[in-house]
Amino acid sequence: MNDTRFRKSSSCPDLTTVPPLGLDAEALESDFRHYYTNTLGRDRNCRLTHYAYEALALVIRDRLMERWTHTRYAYEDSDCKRTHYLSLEFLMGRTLGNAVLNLDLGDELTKTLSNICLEMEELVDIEPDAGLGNGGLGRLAACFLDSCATLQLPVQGYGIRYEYGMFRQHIVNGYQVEEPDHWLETDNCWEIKRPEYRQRVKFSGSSESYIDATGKKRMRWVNTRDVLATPYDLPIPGYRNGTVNTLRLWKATATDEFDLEEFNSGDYTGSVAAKNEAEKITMVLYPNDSSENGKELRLRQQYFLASASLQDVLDKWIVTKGTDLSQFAEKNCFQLNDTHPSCAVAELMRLLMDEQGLDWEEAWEITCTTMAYTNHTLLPEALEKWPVALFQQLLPRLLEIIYEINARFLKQVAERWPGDMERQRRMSLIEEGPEPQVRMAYLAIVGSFSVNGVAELHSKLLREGLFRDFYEFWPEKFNNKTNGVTQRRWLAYANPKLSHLISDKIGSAWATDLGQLSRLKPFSEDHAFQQQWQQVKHYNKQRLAELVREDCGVDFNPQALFDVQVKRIHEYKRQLLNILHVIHLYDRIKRGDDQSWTPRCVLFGGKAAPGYVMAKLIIKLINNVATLVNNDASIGHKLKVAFLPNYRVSAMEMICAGTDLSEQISTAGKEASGTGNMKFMLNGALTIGTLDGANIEIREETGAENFFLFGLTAEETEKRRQHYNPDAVIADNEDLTRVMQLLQCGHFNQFEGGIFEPIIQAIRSPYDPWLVAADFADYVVAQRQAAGIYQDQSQWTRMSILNTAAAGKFSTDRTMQEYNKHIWTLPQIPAHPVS
Ligand code: 26Q
Repeated sequence: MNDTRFRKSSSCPDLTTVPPLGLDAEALESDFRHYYTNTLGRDRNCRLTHYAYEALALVIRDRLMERWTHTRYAYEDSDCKRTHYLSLEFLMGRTLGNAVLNLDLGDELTKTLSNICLEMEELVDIEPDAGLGNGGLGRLAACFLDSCATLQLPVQGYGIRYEYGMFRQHIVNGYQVEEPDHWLETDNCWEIKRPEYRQRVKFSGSSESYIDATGKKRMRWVNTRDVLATPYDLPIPGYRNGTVNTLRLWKATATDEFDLEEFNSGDYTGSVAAKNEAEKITMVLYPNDSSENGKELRLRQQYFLASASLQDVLDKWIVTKGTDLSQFAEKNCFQLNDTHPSCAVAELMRLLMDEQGLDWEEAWEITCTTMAYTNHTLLPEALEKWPVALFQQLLPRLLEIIYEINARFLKQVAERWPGDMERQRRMSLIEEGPEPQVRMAYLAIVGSFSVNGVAELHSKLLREGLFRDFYEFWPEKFNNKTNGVTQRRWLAYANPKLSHLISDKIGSAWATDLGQLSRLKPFSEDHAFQQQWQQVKHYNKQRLAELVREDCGVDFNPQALFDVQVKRIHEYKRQLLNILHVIHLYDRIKRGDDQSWTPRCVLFGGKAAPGYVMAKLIIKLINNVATLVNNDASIGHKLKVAFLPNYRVSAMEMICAGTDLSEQISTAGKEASGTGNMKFMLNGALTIGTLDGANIEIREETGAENFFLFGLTAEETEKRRQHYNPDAVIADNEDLTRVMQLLQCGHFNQFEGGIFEPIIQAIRSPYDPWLVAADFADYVVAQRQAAGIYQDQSQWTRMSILNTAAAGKFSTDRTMQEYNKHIWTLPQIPAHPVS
């Protein structure tokens, strides 16, 4: 915004006091008509439901807006401590349905809509998903925001407003094909642009020293190429409590200098190109869910987010309190969602020293008492590193600061372990070698007062493995915060039928106190309740079957066992093990080994990173197996297989409600937590899984007898890799031998010779890190046990009820309370009342 004139007098009236809006059906309808006609300019000839969606969204947005302002005022007036959740990803999904739920407008709105012959389901479906994330880490951030608003915690999300979100996935001839997701094409009424809070972010140039007015030597970053960051705010409503928190997303634009340059130099096309360069930063989400090393644009994104967000927080401080920063650390906390925003450690140092004139010690004290880091991975290859040369070129002043942090840190290490040069080399923020690299996780650990993993096992493995040296140095920094999911979206919204059944039995307090679900336990044996539970599940399976029919052209019979694995496609998640089991079932039916068979529908869904060749080949294998199985008349209803294209938040809302068996089958020690496992459990699915991530805690809560466990433990996998002979494992197991024969003879690729060779090789490799063959036999046993129990519907239903009843721990409300108790220490601040 270029026009920065203020209104005449500071004592002019507050323009934000407006009478509260009605929440009854009548008020909603009259506002709807107003927006439809006067704002959107539609008339009686318009038949597009799209405009009905837009009008309704504006009606709901108004109700959010008044609560939003009142929440901000409450936080400002209380002058409370705040947390800033920095994340490159927020996988929000759709806003409308969730807002209606949290504002408690459902019943009145149903009346309104039936009056004007519209249906909520139809309108809700028009909204595109906000797919600003890859998977677990991004969706976790979204669930955290929901819980913080519900708990009335002053937490603000900071992220990037990607023009293109996660790609749309099509399946063509069994292969994944990616299509750009231009989700902002139709304008997004949920965001409010706030040009008045624009920031300037520096890139390139160089660092120089100078003597300031007081005679002090200081550093400055000069000859930079700046990019503007414009914030767009999204409302985050709490559950029926008047609170609306904020997610602030930054968009990159070129500075005015570009226009000036253009004017002066006459290089019109050149300056437009430079403009593009700036705007490219927020153009597209990187579709990898493990770090992809070295891409300059990705580092630009990371620094852009960190710098704009920190400047935003500092500016707000200075505007309201002046330049005394001595209380800053008491009032602010930055939670780093993985290492992606970890430039923030060095950037805060730079802002405090170069811009605010603090000396190193003061700045460091503030930095390492405000930063906290959450790790989300156990794969050593996924730990982010950036070439020093790239840092030097793009962020020269930051690299200087990182070197200084490292020098001071290694000095401490040397004092603690004198002469242990090997340890200094291991712990250095700089990895030496032909191409030296900055180790971002180590920067995050050194600069933070808290380092947490996302499930008990994960946190333990961080302490003992990946971050062992750092744990020895600073044991007090390390802690666990087991993940969760928000029950508002993942039960109340996604599964209204089950929600009502539960509330009829135990009341509705579970919506904000998920532990209440344990009161369902006594009813697990109640025959009448079991029947009702089954009816709800059956209804949800019918809906899921419809989706599968529409999107895959495959017929799922709701009587069958619905066996589901939806998540990113990754070798460590072992979709391959699942499809090998499917092939085994196919083989059994073909051999006539199908007495007292349990009919089964196996659903897969998930995206592969576009450059991940093996993951894409696994998708192709699943699709080829599906085609053969589904078109074989002799298989019939006994087995169906489908790959659902374009798995996303709104698809999971349907899927989790209609699932019987949840596949959580990662190689033990590789999945940090998993959160899909929690969504399924909450909705009454049973889990078949390894002792990995949060599965362990899920099994603890629900009881071993209500969980289908199989496979090596994390410890056993470590040992097993030392002397692993998959050929012998295969030869030793008739089932696996036959499965491998089917694969190897080209049964699933009749006219596509040899395409699955890399998969066969991977399974047979003694270096297969995922130990697919090693866990096969035990997996088949557990699957057979599940199929057997499914035949006793009363027993299955009892176990299903017990799983939901035990899901209380896995609410992000609990997770956020733990973050707050041990890391953030924020007060709960009720919003000012609207009326
Ligand atoms: C990094 C650098 C460059 C490009 C991409 C990336 C990148 C992007 C996304 C790296 C990782 C991710 C996402 C990771 C993720 O989703 N991890 C999952 O986090 C969940 C929430 O804690 C856990 O439940 C899962 O176990 C974990 O895999």
